[in-house]
Amino acid sequence: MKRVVVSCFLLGLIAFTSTAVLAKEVIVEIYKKKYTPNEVTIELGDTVIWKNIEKRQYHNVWFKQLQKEEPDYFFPDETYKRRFDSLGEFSYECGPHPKMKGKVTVISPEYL
Ligand SMILES: [Cu+2]
Repeated sequence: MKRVVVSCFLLGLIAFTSTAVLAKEVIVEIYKKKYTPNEVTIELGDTVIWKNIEKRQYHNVWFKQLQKEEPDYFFPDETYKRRFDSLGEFSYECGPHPKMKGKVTVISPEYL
């Protein structure tokens, strides 16, 4: 009985750590009023980090289909993060620069 309990615990631990390890952070750089890369494909639970590497220009990342209010601007050397917990295609743009556009596609890991 003790052995069963221990192996169940181990299995749970392995399952837990493997999902934790698999959740990734993907970086999108913002430079010269462009998101680079402007399209990323990630897995469910991953986080996208947008890094402003401009000299002085601020930006934001606005998922109009997900949020009504425009998010705050972020400045050079600052980042903006978002974790994706649902599948689909999510387009975004920069509030002050609507020509800046990008897309995050969230897929289930089993389709890789
Ligand atoms: Cu911008």
